[in-house]
Amino acid sequence: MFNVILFGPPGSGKGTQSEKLMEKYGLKHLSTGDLLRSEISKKTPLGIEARNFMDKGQLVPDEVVIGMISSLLDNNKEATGFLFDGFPRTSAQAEALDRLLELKNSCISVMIALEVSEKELIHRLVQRGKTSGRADDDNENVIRARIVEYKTKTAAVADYYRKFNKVVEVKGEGSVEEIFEALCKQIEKHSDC
Ligand code: B4P
Repeated sequence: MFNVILFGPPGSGKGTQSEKLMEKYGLKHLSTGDLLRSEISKKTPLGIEARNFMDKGQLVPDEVVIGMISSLLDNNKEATGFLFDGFPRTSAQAEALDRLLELKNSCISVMIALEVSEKELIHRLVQRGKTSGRADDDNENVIRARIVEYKTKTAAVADYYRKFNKVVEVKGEGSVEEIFEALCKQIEKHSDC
């Protein structure tokens, strides 16, 4: 299996690039942000719980997100590889993901970290907030809270994978096409698990 984590702060372009990567490489796209927003729109108990955190720019509790990913991995047994977008976001999530993949005799092939300045992140999310209808893009305070969550809880996830020599950094500023090409180059350098 070929499993990629697309990593980076909120607004770094993970969702944008994932759409293109899954099409090119036939990977199964697992975006915890999209999955949580779908639960919210269906008003499921999980969605109602998640909304309390997401609207404030906070991370959703680990057990909720890990449970969601675990059942998705079970429901996609035929997949030849996964593209994880927005997951893992904490060290506990990273450790849980490794255990889940180990059960499939698999592992993470590479983590690609998109690097974007804080000024640009805020600019992109404020712009998206004008049209997305997303409560977490709605005001700059919530956007800043998401960036703080990233720095305090999520950035360390890259250190976890660095220990296994699995992290590559890619500049996330420039045109969507330029960034996509840089990501493809990195993916093609890495092999299956
Ligand atoms: P996510 O849905 O993962 O989204 P994101 O981090 O906001 O954005 P992303 O990096 O995907 O950026 P995008 O391509 O959309 O998370 C939302 C929330 O869900 C979190 O805050 C958290 O509460 C919760 N959550 C999700 N996963 C979780 C987990 N594992 N654990 C706990 N909680 C979790 O791009 C952003 C904007 O930039 C877009 O408007 C796009 O058009 C634009 N853009 C993209 N590339 C560009 C480029 N090259 N140049 C200019 N603009 C660009």
